[in-house]
Amino acid sequence: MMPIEATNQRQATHAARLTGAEIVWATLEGEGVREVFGYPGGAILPIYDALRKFPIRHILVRHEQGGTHMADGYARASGRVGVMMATSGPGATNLVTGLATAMLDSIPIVCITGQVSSKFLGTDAFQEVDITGITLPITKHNYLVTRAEEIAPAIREAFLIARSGRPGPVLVDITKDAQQAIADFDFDAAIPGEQRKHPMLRVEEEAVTNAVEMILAAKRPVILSGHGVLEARASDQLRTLAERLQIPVATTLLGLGGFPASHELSLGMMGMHGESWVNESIQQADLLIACGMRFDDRVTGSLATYAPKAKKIHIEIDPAEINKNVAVDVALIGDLREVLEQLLPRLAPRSAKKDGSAWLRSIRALKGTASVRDIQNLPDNGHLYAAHVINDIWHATGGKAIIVTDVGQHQMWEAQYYKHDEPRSLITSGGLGTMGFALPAAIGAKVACPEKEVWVIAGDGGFQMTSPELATIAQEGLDINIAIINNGFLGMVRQWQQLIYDGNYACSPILSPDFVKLAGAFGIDGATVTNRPEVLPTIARARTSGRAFLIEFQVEKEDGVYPMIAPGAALHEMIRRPDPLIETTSDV
Ligand SMILES: Cc1ncc(C[n+]2csc(CCOP(=O)(O)OP(=O)(O)O)c2C)c(N)n1
Repeated sequence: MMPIEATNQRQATHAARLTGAEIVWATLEGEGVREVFGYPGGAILPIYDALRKFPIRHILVRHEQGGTHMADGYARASGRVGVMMATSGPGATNLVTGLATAMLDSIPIVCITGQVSSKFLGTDAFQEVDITGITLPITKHNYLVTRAEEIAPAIREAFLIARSGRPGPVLVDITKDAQQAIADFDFDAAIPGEQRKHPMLRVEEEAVTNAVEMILAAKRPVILSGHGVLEARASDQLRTLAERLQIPVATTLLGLGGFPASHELSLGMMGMHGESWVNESIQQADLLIACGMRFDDRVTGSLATYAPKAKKIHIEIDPAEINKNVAVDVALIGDLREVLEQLLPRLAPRSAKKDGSAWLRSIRALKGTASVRDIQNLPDNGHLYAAHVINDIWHATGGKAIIVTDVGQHQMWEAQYYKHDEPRSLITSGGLGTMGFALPAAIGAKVACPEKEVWVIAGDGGFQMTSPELATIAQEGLDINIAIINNGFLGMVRQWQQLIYDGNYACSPILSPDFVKLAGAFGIDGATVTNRPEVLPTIARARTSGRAFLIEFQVEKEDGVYPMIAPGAALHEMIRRPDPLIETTSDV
């Protein structure tokens, strides 16, 4: 891609004198960055001008928010740091939603923004905003860099901070004069200093002993498996723990894939739209072993009644999460994989005596009674249900695709009906619940993992928020499949209005364009599906097309996600699917 001279120039850059703009790219290159997402503008033009000298692929986004979600999807799919670039002013403020999304889900991204020249700072110059001030609460750290000499150390430190400890987004704002000035560049010398090293948190011996005793004494233990399992790459250790002591595993939304859904000890997703047996198990448990999760309100329901019989062990890298929402009996603060590796040798000898079977049998019984209500078991009645569509995508892809969801009902159905066996196979905005996330995040995932099959699953509402990124797909020639679950409503809002606001559907019906024609305008093929027999053949068409393909699934308009815990209710106070047959007869 890059001319040979550029490669030579790059090699000559080490310990050389470069412009600040060149230092940006040389530092990114040194950090192993091969792709960046971005959108140019006046205050970042020196950096864009220098790009041609470096072997880094730039993906031109259609909106800076989309660019941050791309960097985010890139990081979630690959485990590498995602990079997004934007100009000052509106370019920078457009990053806010993406930064907050990454912050709440602990995703390592680095955003680099151009800033007005340092002599204009504070003068309300054209396109000047205080982006470090604006993003302070939604970044793990941020920098305002005004000198070329500071660029390499700031970017290197940003990478270190983004990916270490509990990961998160970092923003580096660089003034235009710093980009234009010349300075010595030495990648190795710019390594973050001692004072910025993250001290490795050590687990206290006494806490380990207490945890081991609790685990061995428990009769009804449940492991709560969170996003930290993926971030710490602790899936194998978690699986060993579960199998060795026959402990069932419930998963958070972001933790899906951290423990194989097809494993006999897998319970599935917990919380607001968790299956009844998962939440019942948590409420009946005598021990919760929380691994890399933060007891989010969507997971616990009412705290006053949460897991009342259970002792709690919390294994977590961020000390701020301990006793924040749920008081725990033992806290093991540290890297999850290391903590589990410390625990496992002590749990081995007594594993054979563990009587988990009565507990597992009672959970299996709970599962059996729930399945009759499962819409998946409803025979084809001429209606198309999102659950069927998603289950068919799972079957067709053999569960091997990276699925990137938007936010709403389809997101919850995806969590229920696509069985994730692999870490990083589900990419979704959990903490911020950002509509518009899916399409750009899928672009990031595909750029990071071109060999993987990538599917977007989005609602008709959320898709419209970032649909211009179809142009990015077209320009980059990305083979991404897109499933729009079109129910004619902001579905999750409609469901809440139905259940909590007396069916007053205020502003939740939504008109959509002809999505297939829209895709066509970008040169992307597509098809509309209105009934069940067409689902699998159309999915097959998309998968074999060799290029991007959009399917609009026109599904049942007023279907609901069940079970549901109303906001603030106890975890066992579930609203169940009334009866799928009765529920749908009204519109037959
Ligand atoms: C940016 C943003 N605005 C508003 C919301 C609130 N919200 C959550 S789900 C939802 C409805 C989503 O509708 P749609 O995209 O059609 O998906 P569906 O629920 O129908 O599957 C809304 C408006 C949000 N999560 N994000």
